[in-house]
This record gives sequence, structure tokens and C-alpha cells, in this order.
Amino acid sequence: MQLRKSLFGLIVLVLILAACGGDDPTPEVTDTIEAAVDTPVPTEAPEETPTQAPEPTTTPEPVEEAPDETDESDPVSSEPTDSRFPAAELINDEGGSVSITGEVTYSNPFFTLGVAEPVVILEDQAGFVDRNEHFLMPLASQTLGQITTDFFTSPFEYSVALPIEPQGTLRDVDNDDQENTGVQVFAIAYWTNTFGDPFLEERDLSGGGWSTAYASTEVSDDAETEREIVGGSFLIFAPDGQQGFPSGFGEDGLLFTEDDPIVQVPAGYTIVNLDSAPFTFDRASNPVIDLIEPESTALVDYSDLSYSEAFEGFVEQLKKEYAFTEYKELDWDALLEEFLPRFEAAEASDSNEAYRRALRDFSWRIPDGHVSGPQV
Ligand SMILES: [Ca+2]
Ligand SMILES: [Ca+2]
Repeated sequence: MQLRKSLFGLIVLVLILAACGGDDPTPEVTDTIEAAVDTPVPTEAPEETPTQAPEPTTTPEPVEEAPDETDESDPVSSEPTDSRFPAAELINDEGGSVSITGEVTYSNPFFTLGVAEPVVILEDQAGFVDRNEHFLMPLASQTLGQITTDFFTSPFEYSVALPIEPQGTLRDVDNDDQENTGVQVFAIAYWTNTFGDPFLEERDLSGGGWSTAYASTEVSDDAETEREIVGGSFLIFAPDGQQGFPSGFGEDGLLFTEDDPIVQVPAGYTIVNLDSAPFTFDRASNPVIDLIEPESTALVDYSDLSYSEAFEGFVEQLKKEYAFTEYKELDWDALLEEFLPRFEAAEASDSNEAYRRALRDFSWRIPDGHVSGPQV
């Protein structure tokens, strides 16, 4: 019975809707049905009293009332529209990273030496955000990537499939004096795992902190701003669309400090490229990020020079970079003067062996167990 009543109401509704033409009826369906059901039934009337029947004035009334109904479930007005910061300008807006691939180039011959288990991971950057060199990135934050080509041949390739919800450390970096959920900030970084399980523990991490080489980030090698991240890229994850992130270093040139300009970042993963001003916010689904070998770590290659030129270049580098010159009372100019003739002689006679002997003898004059020359 109830069903028939409803059906009848629906038929009446259809007639009403047809009569009302172009008006938008969608939000008021249920209200109109109820209103229509309560209206007098017109079909029986014409049979008994045909003369009164043509008065249809009561029927159209619900149509006029219907559009004025207040609707609390309007999907447009209930959407969050408040912006706490200017929106980040996005490039490659494909919804955010799903997986990342890239290359790791190394020229330093020590790179592969003593490596137990090479890994590429998402490296939690809360240590850098806090400037805490003892920060141990939580085990759960360490999403492991795959090394997909021969590790012993540079460059090697890696890939990381990103979890739907990463387990990094949230940091509120928007400088607005309010506590907010914040974002997870990651670098993609190469490490070697030596101890314990497949993840990085305190001993693997040399006590904690953040990567300074072979990561997606680039750190300063200026003594005054040593270990500051000054370039490269982060992978960030925002749990919702209401979080802020720096779009630049600000006046002080340092990241995650109070003068950073802030933009609102979309929910999910975004690659933040720190090398552009303002920073670039990349939402590509499969970004390619090559890890960075810092200049200070890369091999200084003298192989294009002659023996004597290479030796002079090498002594020049030692004068600039060797840390214990004063402590060990080394006189580089005197050593250069003493040894240069041997390198020139090796060059004149095109003798590789004489060159290697000269280099070996020179290395013996540096009283440091970490310095050694060719074994000849
Ligand atoms: Ca905040
Ligand atoms: Ca700053």
C-alpha cells in the first residue's frame, strides 16, 4: 500500500517536473515527493463533478514552493575553500609521485670500497629540519628502493615504489605560530647497510643526521654553512591540502628558518626542486631524480695533464684542502721544489714507473696513516 502511494506520488512528481520546464529540480527530489504525495488526488474528481474539476489551482502550488527549500547538503558550499597560504605553483600536475627512478653517478674510487649492502632509501629529513645531527630516521620511515643495474658500474640505476601512506616524521614548517599537522620531508639517498637488519640503524648512520653526499639533496661545503641543504630536491608528503611549505630560502639563505616564504601544498606527494627561485613543485607521477655526487666528494681527475702538471695541481690542492698542514708542520712549497724535478724527469723519459716512484716517495713525506702512494 505504501509502495503504491509512493509510486503514485512519483507519477505526480514527474508530471509536475514536466510542467515546470527548465527549473533545476535535482536538490529537492525528496521534499517534492512528500509535498506531491500530500496534494489532493486529481484523477477521481473529474468523473463526479466535471464542472468543478477544471480548476487545477491547487496542483501547481508545490512547484512554486519547491525551489525555495533550504538545502543543507549542497556539495559545493561544504567544500573546504580556506587557503592559509598562496597555493604552490605546480608543474606536471599528474596527481603526485607514485614511483621514482634515477641514476647514481660516482667517480670516487672509494665509493664501492668496503660496501656491505648498498641501499637507496627514502631518508626522513626531520634531522635536517631540526638541525639535529643525532636524529635517527625511524625504521618505519625507511622505504627501501631497488638497485636495478650493476652497483659496481657507475652510473647505476635505482627505483623506489612509494607507499600510499609513508611513515616519515611530520614537521610543521609553515612559520605561522600555530601548531599544524605539517608534512613529511624526504630525500632520496644512497647508503650502505652494514649492521643488523636491512634497515639503517645508529651505527649505519654514523650516529644520525642527514645525507651530505649521494642524495637527491645538495649540501653546502662552505665552512660557515657546512651541512646546510642548499640545493637538489626533496620528496614531500602532505596528509591533507592544508599544509604550508617553503617556496624559497628567504633572506638568510637557509631552509626551514623563520624568514622562508610559504606556499600551500597539495595533499599527497610532491617533488620540491630547490634549485629554482621560487622552488618548483612537481606533481609528475614518475619523476626521475638523479642522486648528487658533491664536488668535494668527486674524484679530482688529473689524468689529462702531464706528470709535472698533475703533480703541481695535486700540491696546490693539498695546500688548500689538507686539514693538518700546520699540525704536521708541512711546507708544501718546499716539497714541491724538492720533488718537481723527479716528475719532470719521469715526463721527459716517459716513464710511468719513475712517475709512480716519485709519487710514492712524496706520499711517504706526509706523516699521515690515511695517505698512501702507489705500491712500486
Ligand atoms: Ca604552523
Ligand atoms: Ca630561510
